[in-house]
Amino acid sequence: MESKPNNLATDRQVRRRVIFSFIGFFIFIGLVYLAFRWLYHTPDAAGVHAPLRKGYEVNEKIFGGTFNKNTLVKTYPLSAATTHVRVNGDVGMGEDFDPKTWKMHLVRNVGDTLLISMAEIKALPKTEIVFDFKCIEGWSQVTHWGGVKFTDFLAHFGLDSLAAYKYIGLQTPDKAYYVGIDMNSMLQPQTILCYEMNGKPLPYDQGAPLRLIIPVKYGIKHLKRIGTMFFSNTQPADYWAERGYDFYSGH
Ligand SMILES: Nc1nc2c(c(=O)[nH]1)N[C@H]1C(S)=C(S)[C@@H](COP(=O)(O)O)O[C@H]1N2
Ligand SMILES: [Mo]
Repeated sequence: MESKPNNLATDRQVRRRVIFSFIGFFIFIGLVYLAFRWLYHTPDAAGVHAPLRKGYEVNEKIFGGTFNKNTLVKTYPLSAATTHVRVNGDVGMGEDFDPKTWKMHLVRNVGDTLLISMAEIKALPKTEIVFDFKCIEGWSQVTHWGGVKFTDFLAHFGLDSLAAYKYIGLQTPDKAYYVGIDMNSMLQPQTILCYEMNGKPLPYDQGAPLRLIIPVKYGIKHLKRIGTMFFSNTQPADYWAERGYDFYSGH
């Protein structure tokens, strides 16, 4: 009697399976190739391919949506702060600028700009913070900053109603560097308009007389040398977002 083991594959079946799995493999490689080609040819959306920009936006919805402005960024004792603070980024930091005659241009409304002097800002209560400053390039430093809490600033100048806008835009006096920031992050209590570093007046290269320190964001958003501040319900222009980085840039 011939007994045919029916649970074992015949040579023919084995050969067929090998052939099919090779065909499957090549189809897979082909599809990966086509997906990349498609991505490469998608239109540019503010510096990156549209599907990648979409990825940033989905991220922003998730993390922006769960952002709680009462959650504090980790702080450190004064002794942990470095005295050799790195200088990074000099866009909009030209030499033809005098911090002594500076005034902030705060646009309350189109055609209604408030000029604010450094003396007025320094008269407000001072807030200090020591935190881990993170640059998107991959370095971070524990640094010590002092200035006025952004919420105190708004309240003092009777500008609370402007907090109803979705975004704030900041620009250097020459408008060469500019950032857009979601209002929730601006209202987080560790965000300061900063005029001191390590207990001394802010150095020229670090943004004197006034810069932004916003610990919930990466370094790119900490605009040095604030010239103009304005309010908007649409995303303000943002220097690095236009060059392919994430607009939200929170961490
Ligand atoms: N005006 C202006 N502000 C700027 C930049 C810039 O090029 N110009 N660079 C940003 C980046 S990328 C970083 S990491 C921080 C660095 O701040 P620091 O020079 O005080 O370390 O400033 C931010 N603010
Ligand atoms: Mo940075």
